[in-house]
Amino acid sequence: MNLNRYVFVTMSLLLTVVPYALGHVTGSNLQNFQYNADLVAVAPIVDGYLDDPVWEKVIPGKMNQDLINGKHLPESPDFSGSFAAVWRNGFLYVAIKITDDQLETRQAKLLREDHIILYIDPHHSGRMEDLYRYEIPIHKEMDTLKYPLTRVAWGNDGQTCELSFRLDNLARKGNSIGFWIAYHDVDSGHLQNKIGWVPEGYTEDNDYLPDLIFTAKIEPSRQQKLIQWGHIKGLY
Ligand SMILES: [Ca+2]
Ligand SMILES: [Ca+2]
Repeated sequence: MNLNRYVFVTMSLLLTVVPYALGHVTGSNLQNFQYNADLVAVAPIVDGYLDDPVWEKVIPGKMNQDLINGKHLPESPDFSGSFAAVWRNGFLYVAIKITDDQLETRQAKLLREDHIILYIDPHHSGRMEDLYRYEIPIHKEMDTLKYPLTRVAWGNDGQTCELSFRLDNLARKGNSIGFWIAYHDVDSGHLQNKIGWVPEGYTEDNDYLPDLIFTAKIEPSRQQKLIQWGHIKGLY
């Protein structure tokens, strides 16, 4: 085999392999769409209030895509929403911030109330499955939590929320899971909008899940020495 031919064959092989190596989802927009959840030295307190130091430093993901028409939805008093996620000691912590000018929380059925839909796919299958689906009513206590969701807490009259998921050794540097979040905006008992953190052009006809990657910039040895935010908070 001459050199040119060798290079050509090698390149062809690489081009065949690379799309698979990048992930399960090969939709062009979704491929580079991911959330990096960073390891934190001190876990947030899951109390619904986002005053924990870790939430000040994170980069939020915005819920700003209309899932019905696939178009970008600008922020407005009608709705704006964002989330952030960090991890520590086998737990994934998610913070959610919502502005909705008409919060609907007192209906008998979840479908008639504002709620959050979340997918956490620890197996990284890349697809929506009921097993991975969580429906979180706004500003309500939940009687039972589906594993690995371990806690849900609301603050600020339903405008902020914290959740924790117990993922054990799946929460480790470099690992990926499937993650999806959207808000079902109900006004006067009727669904008005479905707004998600998804790439442009993504509609509810899609069933792909974007990736959440566990990243770590700090060294584990340093974290152990730091004190708990709970202790600090307890002093006030
Ligand atoms: Ca908190
Ligand atoms: Ca609403």
